[in-house]
Amino acid sequence: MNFHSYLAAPACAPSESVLAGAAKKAIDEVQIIDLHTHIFDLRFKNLLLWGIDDLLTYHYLIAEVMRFSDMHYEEFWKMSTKEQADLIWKTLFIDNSPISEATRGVITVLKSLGLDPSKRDLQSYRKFFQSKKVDEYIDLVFKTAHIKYVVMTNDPFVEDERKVWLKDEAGDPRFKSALRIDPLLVKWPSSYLKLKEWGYDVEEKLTEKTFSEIKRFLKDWIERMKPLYMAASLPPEFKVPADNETALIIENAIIPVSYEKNVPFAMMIGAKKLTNPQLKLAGDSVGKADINTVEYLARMYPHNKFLITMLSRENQHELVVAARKFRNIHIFGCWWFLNNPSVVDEITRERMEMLGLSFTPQHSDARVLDQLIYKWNHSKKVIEKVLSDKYADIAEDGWTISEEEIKRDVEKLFGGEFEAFLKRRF
Ligand code: FIX
Ligand code: ZN
Repeated sequence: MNFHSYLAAPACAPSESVLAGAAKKAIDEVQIIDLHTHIFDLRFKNLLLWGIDDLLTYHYLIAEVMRFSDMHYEEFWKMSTKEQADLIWKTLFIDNSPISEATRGVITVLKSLGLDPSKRDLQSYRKFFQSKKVDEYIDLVFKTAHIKYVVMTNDPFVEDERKVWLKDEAGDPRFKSALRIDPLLVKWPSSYLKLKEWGYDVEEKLTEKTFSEIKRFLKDWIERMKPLYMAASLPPEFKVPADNETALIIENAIIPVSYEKNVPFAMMIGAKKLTNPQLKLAGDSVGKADINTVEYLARMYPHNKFLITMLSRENQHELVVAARKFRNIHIFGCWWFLNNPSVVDEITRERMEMLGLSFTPQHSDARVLDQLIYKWNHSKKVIEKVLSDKYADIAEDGWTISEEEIKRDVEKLFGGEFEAFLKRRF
């Protein structure tokens, strides 16, 4: 029975397979809004990573290859990207079966692009990518992954990025911006010198004058970037209220500007930076954070909007409960070490069971353009299963649901609810 014959005879509840089929169709066809990535449009030239060698040298795979190797870290970092990619391919795909989520991802990309993974022919894959022109390849990847638009991570403290923004060139509408301000919050003793250099009358001591100059800095970049949100990655020990720069700058500068400009503040909480510094970008780890800080900010600033993702699995349940208490919290994504099918399934189920459709299940965090293909391919499969199970449960009790309603729900989950949250004014 398909939907049409079920609609013709609504007497009995649509079968699980009919509902699963409709959920699959809606999820296969939805144009995705990817609200957090580390990819860039062509204005940023080489900051945009793409192709097989960038895929293979993704920091997730660097962490995995070093587990099979006793080579000195420095020796690895001295290698060229191609040499590193060769080592990673041999170690993680040939000498071992590529069963980890990140290695599986590379195979999904190859298959989705019509390449034959069973050939295990890295050179021929390289030839394929070398034959691509980057602008056409962006089109191909966005089409293959059904991407409507992505949100970049734009850090004005990164000189290569800053230069591009100051040129004020027109951007690609499929790449929206997010104002990333980690240095302002977690490295104030050094970043205030940068603001000074850029003409802001700040001092290390957080005086009223300094706060108003930080606000001016934020407003200038909001004007320049038109970001959908401001964002920062914050450590497990992150606490507000507190008598430290991070907490004071958030309460006295970020929150007022966020409200005034209706630009939500995204807090990505729980990353421990450089736990193993020898692994560089692959050296970060995770720690459980204090949910009281999230609840305090949502309660103290009910007119402000907070986009929240937490890295620790142990924070997930309490975060969902916090979102039930505060409508100005929008939860997004199964971030980083949580972006594994078994964990995405668990987290998405409890979020649906407690928040219905009022959250954004996933973002890709793509650092390489091609990753949009596998990160969404893998997450969609899990979200589809969870959603189908939820529909089957209510259908079993006699609730009838139409294909249009399923399409509506799916559009909400893949960016619609995020956009609605951006528009809301509390
Ligand atoms: O802070 C972040 O935006 C993190 O996503 C990244 O720093 C991290 O390195 C990453 O790529 C996670 O997937
Ligand atoms: Zn990220």
